[in-house]
Amino acid sequence: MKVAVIMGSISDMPVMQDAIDILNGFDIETEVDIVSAHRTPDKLVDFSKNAHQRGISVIIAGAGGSAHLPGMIAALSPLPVLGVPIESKKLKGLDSLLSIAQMPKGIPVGTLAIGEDGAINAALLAASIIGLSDLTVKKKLNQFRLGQSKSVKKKPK
Ligand code: RP5
Repeated sequence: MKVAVIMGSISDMPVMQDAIDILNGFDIETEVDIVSAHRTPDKLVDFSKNAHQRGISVIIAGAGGSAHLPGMIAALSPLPVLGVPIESKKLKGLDSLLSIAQMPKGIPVGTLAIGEDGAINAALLAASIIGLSDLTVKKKLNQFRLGQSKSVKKKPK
């Protein structure tokens, strides 16, 4: 099972790399590509309609500004789509967040937080979805969470 990590521009890559790193850490295969809803609409349609036939089980899509990429992919693909709002220069990502989160009923996009936190959580959520049917991934996710719990100091010094 693969996860596709899609972004609207190469400028989104530093944030989306965090998602890729988490998925790689769980040995989940990734397919990474730039697909722009407004600049490469034909590629968007082609990618969205065919992703599920290539062994992809979850799509993570990051976009900034008037971020219609995750919603458009979700409208065209039967796969679960997780949207990562990229921090924009003008509105600090609030535009991206609302564009991705405020999908009208009927076509859901699982929306994460703006920026790196959202990218990391999108990857963890993808791992959790894959872990439902892949015991190895489930165990790795449990270990990750255990390590996180252990890293919290018991008392402040
Ligand atoms: C969106 O426009 C991209 O997802 C990116 O976040 C934003 C800016 O793109 P560039 O102008 O950096 O290519 O489509």
